[in-house]
Amino acid sequence: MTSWLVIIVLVLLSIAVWQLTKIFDLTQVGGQANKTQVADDKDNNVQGYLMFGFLAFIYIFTIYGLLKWGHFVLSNPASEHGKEIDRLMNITWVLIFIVQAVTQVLLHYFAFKYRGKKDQKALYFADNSRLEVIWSVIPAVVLAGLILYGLYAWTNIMFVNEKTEKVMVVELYAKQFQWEARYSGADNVLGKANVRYIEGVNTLGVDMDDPNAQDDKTATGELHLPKGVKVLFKFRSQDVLHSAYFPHFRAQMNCVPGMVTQFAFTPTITTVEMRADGDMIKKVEHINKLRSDKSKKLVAEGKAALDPYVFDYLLLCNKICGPSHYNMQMKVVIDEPQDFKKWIDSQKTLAQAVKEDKASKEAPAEAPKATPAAADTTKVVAQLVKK
Ligand SMILES: [Cu+2]
Repeated sequence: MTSWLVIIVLVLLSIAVWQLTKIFDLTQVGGQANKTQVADDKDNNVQGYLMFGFLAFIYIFTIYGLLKWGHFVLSNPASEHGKEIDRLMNITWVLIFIVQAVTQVLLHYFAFKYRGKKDQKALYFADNSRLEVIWSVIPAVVLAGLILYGLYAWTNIMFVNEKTEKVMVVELYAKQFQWEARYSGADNVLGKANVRYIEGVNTLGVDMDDPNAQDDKTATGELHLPKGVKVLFKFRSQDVLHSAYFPHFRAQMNCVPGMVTQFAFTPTITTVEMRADGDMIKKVEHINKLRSDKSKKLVAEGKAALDPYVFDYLLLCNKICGPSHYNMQMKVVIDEPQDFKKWIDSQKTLAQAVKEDKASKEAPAEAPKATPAAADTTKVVAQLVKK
């Protein structure tokens, strides 16, 4: 509400200033000042030099931005294909910077050089085929090269042959506002699933009659993945469009209700190794410095201090999917293969969980008398009998 008021006040203020300058202009009528609305040489010179001023501003701001905020860019991709994505991104950036630097200098220099001068007439210039060929062919060739390289990288990353390649199939289920994972078990095949089967602990709607579903295991809090193993993710969504975004692995894929989308990547750096990475240590130190400064203020106000931050990979949602979209995330843990095996072996299958859930619901019906109060009474009676 306050911000709206500030915006309204600013808009009204600018209208007032604009109206005041108009009144000021009108009061100059008949005076010695410039009577005409047409720009003269003095005005044109000012505009010409302002062009240089603006050119300096965009370069200084770009360099300042790179120095000040450049460290926010994630370095060291943690997946096999991540290096390829980063290379493509860097080539695109370098090209954009070169083209931008050259064209902006020319644009602003010519605007200055050919600024209006009294008694100078613009040259009528219909066309020049050679020039047009040059400025059409060069961008076309550069863009075609970029696009072809991009397509090559994309097909390389996206093409997965499930029959010949050794991949581990993992399902990611998106819903407002949570991720759930399902591991395909020893058969590496996910059991069929449908939203109609959602019941009790079977929150992913897995068809428990499907033989392929018997060894499936689910996870909600953490997504563990083994280092060096290609993981083929199958994405589903329960409600609206979501987007599975793994920034550290340079991977992102939409999760669309009613269809299965997929993406595969091979993690190359474990969580422990990434925590020891030089750039990551600096980032974490920076975050913890901000947190400790904030904590001092909180403690002064009598509130609890913030916990220190420890790096973890994250799976985020990158599609605005509702009010808690910002908090739709899941911790990703990249383990050494032997540690991953230990973890996955310690998880129970969904079939087991469903069975236990059913048993716990049926148990009270079979023995209705075994209420805690009744049990206590029995114990007391037994003790009295002993005495
Ligand atoms: Cu979402």
